[in-house]
Amino acid sequence: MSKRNVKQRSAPSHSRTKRWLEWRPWAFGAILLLVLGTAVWFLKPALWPNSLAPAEGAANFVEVQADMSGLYPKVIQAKVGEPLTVRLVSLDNRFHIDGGGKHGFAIDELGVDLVAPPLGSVETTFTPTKPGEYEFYCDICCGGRANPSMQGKLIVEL
Ligand SMILES: [Cu+2]
Repeated sequence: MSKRNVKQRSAPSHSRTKRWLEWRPWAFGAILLLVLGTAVWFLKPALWPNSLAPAEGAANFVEVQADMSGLYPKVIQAKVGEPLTVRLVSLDNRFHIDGGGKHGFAIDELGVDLVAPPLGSVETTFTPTKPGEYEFYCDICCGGRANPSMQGKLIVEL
């Protein structure tokens, strides 16, 4: 460190060195930010275990898209004990008479009940504790739960 400083101080002050000296604090700042950012990113699951972002590697993520023709995908797979994040996206605008562009994603057995706003999204993370097949459905539009296109199943395996 000190060796480097001495060398720079004794160097002839041509413009390149000057420019570097001016920018050096910024460069150090940028590197520091990068290092801290990386550290925080990797430590995040440990620092904030309850944050919405699932732990790397252990978690699954699925985006469910909903419009008047149904929910997609129809089948979601998950593992017992592994957090699953579901993001529900409504592709309909608020001018839809049936439901006003809102759609839902509910799994009664797991206490999941999402409602996405028109052209918006909402998400939740939950961890299934028992294997099985769970029905999910939207009960906001199109006759709700009785409508076969507005439902699907979550398959939870060991
Ligand atoms: Cu719906």
